[in-house]
Amino acid sequence: MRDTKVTDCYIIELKKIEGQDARGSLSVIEKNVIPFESKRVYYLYDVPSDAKRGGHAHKELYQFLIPLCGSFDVVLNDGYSKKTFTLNKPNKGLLICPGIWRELENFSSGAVCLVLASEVYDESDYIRDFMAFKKCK
Ligand code: T46
Repeated sequence: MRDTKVTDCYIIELKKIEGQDARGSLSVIEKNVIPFESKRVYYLYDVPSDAKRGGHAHKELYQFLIPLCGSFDVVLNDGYSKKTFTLNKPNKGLLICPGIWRELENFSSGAVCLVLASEVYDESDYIRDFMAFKKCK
């Protein structure tokens, strides 16, 4: 398990292109904006306000979470410290390193969480038992 800390996870602000007219905004993620190449994209939606997603850590996976719509909280835990990020702006995403336990909660109605992941889906990369996670850190 990577010896990462919650302080290794951080918000990345994306370029926001706002028109001079009423056509709204556009944000973009180009090469080198996030510190990995994305091999997978998935998204969470229709999440009830009392539901929690996550509840696991990854051994090697990097992920970048973007609140495309609405808001939600991401609670990170490195086994020693916890840090909560409220994601509520589509041009501000959260980078989560491997070796960090994460829980997503307090989803607002209609919230959509887009996730860019550094690897394809692999269940063997997950640690879903918190005590096992704590022992590895
Ligand atoms: C994470 C948080 C933010 C797939 O078949 N392919 C996929 O790419 C993913 C992500 C999931 N699945 C399957 C595996 C489970 O049978 O979808 C089901 C639900 O997955 P899970 O319970 O892991 O979903 P979340 O929302 O708790 O966690 C997901 C990601 O798995 C995880 O990496 O960090 O979103």
